[in-house]
Amino acid sequence: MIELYKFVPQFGLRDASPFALKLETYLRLAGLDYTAHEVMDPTKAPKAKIPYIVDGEQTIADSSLCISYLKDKYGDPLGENLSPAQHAIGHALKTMLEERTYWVIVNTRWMDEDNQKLIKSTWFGEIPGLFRGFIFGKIIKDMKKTMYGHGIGRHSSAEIMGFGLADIACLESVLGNKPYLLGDSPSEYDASGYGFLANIMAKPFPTAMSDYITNSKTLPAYIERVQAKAFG
Ligand SMILES: N[C@@H](CCC(=O)N[C@@H](CS)C(=O)NCC(=O)O)C(=O)O
Repeated sequence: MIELYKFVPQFGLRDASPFALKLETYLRLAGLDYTAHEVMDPTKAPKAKIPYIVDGEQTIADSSLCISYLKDKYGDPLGENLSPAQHAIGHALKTMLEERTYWVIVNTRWMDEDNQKLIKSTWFGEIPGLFRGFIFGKIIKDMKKTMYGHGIGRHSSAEIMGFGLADIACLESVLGNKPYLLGDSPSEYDASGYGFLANIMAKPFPTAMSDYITNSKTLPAYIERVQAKAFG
């Protein structure tokens, strides 16, 4: 049995980590049985990040490495009919979402002072007062350092949001009027598409990106479609 390690549901989302939501969506779309375990503290995870899976003797951390492993071991029902060019488009979209759009979400949630207060009182709500302040302060400090080192943290929030808007418009263009990103059937890339779009739409964090999605002719129905297909 595949054991999935993910965060607890939060902010109206099955998972407030786009990567964990992506991986769980993949497991569902691929029809794989799994047991989910909810983790509060990612520092104890194999690579100190969530999600990861355990399958018998194997432990695999990182959503994309997990999906590669699952495809190798259980087959690739979502990808076997795609052409190399379709895989290339899907790969480019997925990488855009995970390596850039992700940082726009991080900037929104963790750098905005009102959102910091919200996260501190919800996600970290069970940690006793003084200790919570200390831990949370350290996380924000470390995150600022990481974002500066990455480069994204050197831009203004308006510039960062501009990157995110360009990414969402790109995904919307690729989707066009198709039901799924690459055609009539869902692929692993829709797991990324859904994991990220659903997280951008998280109610407590309205942004220009969530406004863009709300006003899109295709994206709201796309989110609903993948969610219904994966989770019923
Ligand atoms: N490349 C990883 C990224 C996972 C990731 O960044 N997870 C975040 C939550 S969204 C995390 O666990 N962060 C904890 C930390 O960095 O301390 C994947 O695809 O799984």
